[in-house]
Amino acid sequence: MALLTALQGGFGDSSDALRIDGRALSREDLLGAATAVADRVAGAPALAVLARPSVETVTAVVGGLLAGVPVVPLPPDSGPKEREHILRDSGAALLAHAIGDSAVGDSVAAAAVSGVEALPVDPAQRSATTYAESAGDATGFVLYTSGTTGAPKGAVIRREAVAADLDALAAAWRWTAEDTLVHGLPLFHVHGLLLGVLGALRTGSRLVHTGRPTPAGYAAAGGSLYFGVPTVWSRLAADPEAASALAGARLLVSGSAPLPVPVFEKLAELTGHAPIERYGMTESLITVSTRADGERRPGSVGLPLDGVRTRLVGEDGAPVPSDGETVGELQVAGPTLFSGYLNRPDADAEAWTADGWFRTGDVAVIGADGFHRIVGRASVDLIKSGGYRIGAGEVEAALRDHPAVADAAVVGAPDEDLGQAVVAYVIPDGPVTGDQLTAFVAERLSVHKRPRRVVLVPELPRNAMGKVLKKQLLAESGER
Ligand code: MLC
Ligand code: AMP
Repeated sequence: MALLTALQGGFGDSSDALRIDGRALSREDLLGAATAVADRVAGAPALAVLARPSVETVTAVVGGLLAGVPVVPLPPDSGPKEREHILRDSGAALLAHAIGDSAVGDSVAAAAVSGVEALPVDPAQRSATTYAESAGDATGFVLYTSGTTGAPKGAVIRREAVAADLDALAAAWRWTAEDTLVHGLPLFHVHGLLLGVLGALRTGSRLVHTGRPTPAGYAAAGGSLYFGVPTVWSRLAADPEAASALAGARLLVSGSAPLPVPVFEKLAELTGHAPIERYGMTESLITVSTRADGERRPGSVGLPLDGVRTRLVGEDGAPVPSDGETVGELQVAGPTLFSGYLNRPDADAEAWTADGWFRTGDVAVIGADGFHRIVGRASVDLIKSGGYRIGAGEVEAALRDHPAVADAAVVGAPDEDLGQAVVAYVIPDGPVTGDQLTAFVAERLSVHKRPRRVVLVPELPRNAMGKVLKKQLLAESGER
């Protein structure tokens, strides 16, 4: 079966089946334009896509999928170091981008370094070539995501994993062609791209992408199904007029980070809809969710999706009971799981158990009724800020590259708006300011990875082994 059932099946089309940042396309137009991309990329080892929220990005992604070429979304704000790593590591031969994209220069320069060819995408082009559907176990995507240390890792995602996840979500949320999906999330992650774009092209729902996920944009879109990260929902809950415009929607869905209970409650009060909360990871796609026809409990992510299995494991590796009290590491198995990290057997060895379960690194509690509650992350070194996953080690390494930095420790400080904010503690080795260091990191990594705050300190708290006491730094960061 085709991955993008509704797109390729041609049913129920309209001139604005897809609206992104004010520009509209019918599914027929998208299919013709994407096929023109497919004609140019067929046979390539991988297709990188400079993933701005644009019709060009969707055209390029769909073109890669039609041609059976693995798609590698490139965050448009990633710094040169990150960009070069992604292009080189993924083996991408082509970098698709919008014609006339004024910011494409840097990426193309980075691409030139890696021997990648720039591929301008014109959504007005058309082709009617037909491509045979690729095998389900073929790679659909390589999605780059941060670990606690080192450069981002490429998670290899099979086409059938995407299809299985979208079908399980459609069942849980009663997501159909009757829906109009609205969101404004970035198009280089699971949430915004796989669910937020491919979900619409598989179910046949209309899609309105608001460019950025602002309360005003969501209020004006008139959708039935809304996606957001908790930061988006908390900003909407702080804007009662915009929130009340969502009263006519069918379902509001939160994910990518914990939705604070007060935000859940405020949203329910202002919109009349208790939000759905779902849990997932780049590596596993979405695995647990509350259901459209079931209980939506604040602070809980609900039940495993169809086909997904979960278990809790204690520090000794032994199972712990699902009694609503005992915490354990959440492990998952099922058809939505990734195949492994590209070129990283070491990371694979850490991520999988001997019996084939994926270690999420999240700590959770499961109730006797099967409801899951995510308690937190096992490691303080994986930060979630505004729904973005950020490795403390990657930011620390970027800071240490600065000549006036002797050492640095990065933590995710509690933050009302972002969930966690990146805060860097730096031992200077010469005259330097926090602003200079933030700018230095921004030149190398994505915007959302740069510290929101830099604290210059004479030394870092360490234990007897010399390891930095991050929990102590976290406690200090919360006092400010
Ligand atoms: C950001 N800015 C900074 C800065 N960081 N300026 C100075 N110093 C820093 N440290 C700038 C930004 O560039 C921006 O500038 C402005 O400040 C506002 O930034 P912001 O506070 O980050 O706000 P915003 O851009 O609105 O971002 C909030 C957000 C964003 C929620 C929209 O974080 C977001 O899109 N998050 C979604 C992440 C996501 O999709 N995750 C899914 C992962 S998949 P300017 O000039 O641009 O305004 C996954 C699986 C699953 O997790 O379960 O779903
Ligand atoms: P990413 O790989 O960017 O998708 O990040 C995955 C991580 O986001 C998970 O390991 C969790 O820590 C976190 N996460 C996603 N959804 C939720 C949720 N609903 N509640 C709590 N944490 C979540």
